[in-house]
Amino acid sequence: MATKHNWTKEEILEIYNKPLMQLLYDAATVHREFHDPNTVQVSTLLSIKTGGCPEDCGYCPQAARYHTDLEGNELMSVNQVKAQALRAKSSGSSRVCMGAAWRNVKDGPEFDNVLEMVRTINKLDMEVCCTLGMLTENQAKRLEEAGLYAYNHNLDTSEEYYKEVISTRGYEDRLETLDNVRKTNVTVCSGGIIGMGEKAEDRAGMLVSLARLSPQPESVPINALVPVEGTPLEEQQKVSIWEMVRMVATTRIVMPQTQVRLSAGRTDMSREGQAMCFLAGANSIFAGDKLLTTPNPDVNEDMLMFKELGLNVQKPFEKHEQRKTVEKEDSKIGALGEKPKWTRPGHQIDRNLEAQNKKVKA
Ligand code: SAM
Ligand code: DTB
Ligand code: SF4
Repeated sequence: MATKHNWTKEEILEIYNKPLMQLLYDAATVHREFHDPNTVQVSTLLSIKTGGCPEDCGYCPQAARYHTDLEGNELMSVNQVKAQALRAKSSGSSRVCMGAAWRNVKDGPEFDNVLEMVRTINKLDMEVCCTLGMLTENQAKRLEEAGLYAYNHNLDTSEEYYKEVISTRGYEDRLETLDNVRKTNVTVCSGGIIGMGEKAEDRAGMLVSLARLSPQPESVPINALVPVEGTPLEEQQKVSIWEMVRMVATTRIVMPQTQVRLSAGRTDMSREGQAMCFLAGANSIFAGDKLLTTPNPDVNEDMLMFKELGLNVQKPFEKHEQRKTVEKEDSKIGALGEKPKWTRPGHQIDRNLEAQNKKVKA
């Protein structure tokens, strides 16, 4: 396979620190090799069980131990979820991502209800994603049988910095859940947060861990920390747009086939800033006026931005089919023994890659 998995932190840092114009150009070039640059996927988040979480993730307003203003609630009903999914579909979303403030999934009536929610949304011809905390292999299989399309479980940061932010579970636990999801046909969504006080080395370290997964995650959300009063990270400085653009561009280059999702933090970004992220290879967003518990741009504003930028909304399941085709082409490149230049460390991308790929396809 031509996809490079053995990235080192140094190689990734070299990319992250390139002069911005070069980085943007390189990332945009890779983006065009694997994706339609004018199509963006739109997901809607739904917090099906809010607050009261026993974990101590330093960024999270849903952790019971922090004194935030959050009003928690019990698991939503299947009917409530169906109504919200229909609303999301009518406003252009192709995917619903259901989040629960759980440490891990427990077998029982609540999980049975979540499985029913998955079946219900699936019948609406929408992609269904869940983010419910840690999963066993058996639970991943049951979600697959119910029709789950994607499972979100973020690595959040580098293995080294993780301990500074969360103590109630380890990096290995996160990787184990991703592994359990990979044993099924459910696609993997895993990314992280920037702006938690980590260094550029930690951002690169997180990308090393994600890029080494084989296959690489089908989607990678890049969140800017939303500092919430009452959490240990409430005083963190907001990240600059340049850091976001660099992170998106680097993610695009090291994981060329993935959907890079511009996630939390968009309320602080201008349209121009977001446009730069799309140019750098972001091709997915969370839409709807709320993320899980914090604000997100108004959906009408987003659609206006799409119109201004000439962006189209991706249809449900469209990417899955495209990716299968790209993987086939990818293995042909591997068979010819010609690795695309951008998979070699420190190499500038050039137009030969395009010509080379055309030759392979011919
Ligand atoms: N409890 C589950 C878990 O931790 O996997 C699912 C829900 S959890 C809220 C999903 C993700 O939201 C976290 O992994 C983190 O990346 C992101 N997140 C939570 N709070 C955030 C914040 N204040 N700013 C940015 N991202 C945040
Ligand atoms: C992800 O990476 N970001 C989303 C989704 N996956 C679940 C969540 C962002 C949450 C931001 C804080 C909040 O709204 O509570
Ligand atoms: Fe709980 Fe998930 Fe928030 Fe951590 S990120 S406190 S596990 S809801």
